[in-house]
Amino acid sequence: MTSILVGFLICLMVQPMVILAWQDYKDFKVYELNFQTSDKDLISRYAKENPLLDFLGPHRAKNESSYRVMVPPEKCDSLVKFFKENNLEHRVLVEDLSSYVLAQRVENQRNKKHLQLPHLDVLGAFYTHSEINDYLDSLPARFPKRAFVKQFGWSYERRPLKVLTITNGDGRRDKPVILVDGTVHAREWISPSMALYIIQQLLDNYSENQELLEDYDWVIMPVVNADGYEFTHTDSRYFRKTRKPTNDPDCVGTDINRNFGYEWGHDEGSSGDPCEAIYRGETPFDQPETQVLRDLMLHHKGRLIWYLSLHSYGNYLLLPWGHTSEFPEHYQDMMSVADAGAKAIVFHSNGIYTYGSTYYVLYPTSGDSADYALGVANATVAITMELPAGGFLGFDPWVSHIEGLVTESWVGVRAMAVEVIRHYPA
Ligand code: 0X9
Ligand code: ZN
Repeated sequence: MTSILVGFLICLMVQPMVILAWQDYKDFKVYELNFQTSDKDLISRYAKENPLLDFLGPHRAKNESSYRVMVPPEKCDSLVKFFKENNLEHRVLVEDLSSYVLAQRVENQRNKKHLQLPHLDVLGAFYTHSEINDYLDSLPARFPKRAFVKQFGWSYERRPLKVLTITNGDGRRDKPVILVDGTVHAREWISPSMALYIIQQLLDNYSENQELLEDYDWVIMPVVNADGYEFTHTDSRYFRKTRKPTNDPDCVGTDINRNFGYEWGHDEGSSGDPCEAIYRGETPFDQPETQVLRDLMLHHKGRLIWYLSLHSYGNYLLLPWGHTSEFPEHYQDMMSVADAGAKAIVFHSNGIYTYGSTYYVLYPTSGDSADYALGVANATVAITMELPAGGFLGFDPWVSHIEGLVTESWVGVRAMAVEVIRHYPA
């Protein structure tokens, strides 16, 4: 009784958005599942047949031996039946995911109270797409010679998709470019925070990072999947894809990272089922957000030296290819960039990154942005950085963890940039 009353009082104190979110993940459970390698195929098959369940391993790789399984209330009985019939060791970790999601939303709203918008305290909260856009728009006034904002298009729900270019202000045009994107996947909230942290390092902390801008420009798009990201703030915290309806009325959204038109459409590494997390769309580039990221890459074709895509989670620096077990030309040069990043992080805070080709170290992917960057936009180096896990399901660090995550990751990004600039002088 007391807890119901406390819950009600919390609801009255916080924003209307949070009250709406009260039902978000109501009675969803999280199970911990441990298994033998011999059970792996059985579980993968079950996961594929039940796309409403989310099987998340600690490293998101094919060689996991445990999962956290997020399951809606109506599917709990059949999941437990499956576990029992196959003698799979399991236990309930979370009885009702909604209380956890609510606690995180309350933490975030509380931290945002002291905001001086449009300025953002990157370490102090997670921000919405429109707050991030307002922040980007405020930068040219503060850094008239060094910050340039351009809208590259619209999301499906008509949100403006903005890109920031940072220079050292020397007026030199056509420098080689480091292109960074964030939030291709909606629920990976540390990704936009990391993009914002990079921006602040290059603008506010310019004195320490001048060398990174002497012969290179940085082009940064913090939020690619604006609609999906907004949806994770207002409705469904663990949503991954875009918000454009599919031909299945029950399943909304496409995985932008399977929608690029290079080696698109392989069943190994993507799916034609609109209910699956890795749904590739009906045709390549049928998502406006994928088109915008493609156009951004092609706009810089010829001077795109390093493409960096920020994701979470798992501590990986992933190189192409995702679509084949073969290695691209210059793979070793890309490896030396990843090597510099991984070493810098391990020296800084003992964070351990695995690096190598996506196909080998993670899993096959077909139609993803890094393969497109290398295969079509002629990027010299393309890296997908899977930032560390946080929170209960890996995508959901607490606000108090942001600082540790982004400062460590910056050490890696900075070291990779230094290596790129050294290896490919302008
Ligand atoms: O599966 C994905 O899209 C990425 N992992 S995530 O957990 N963030 O969803 C990995 C894509 C890596 N692809 C390439 N580097 N080619
Ligand atoms: Zn991702």
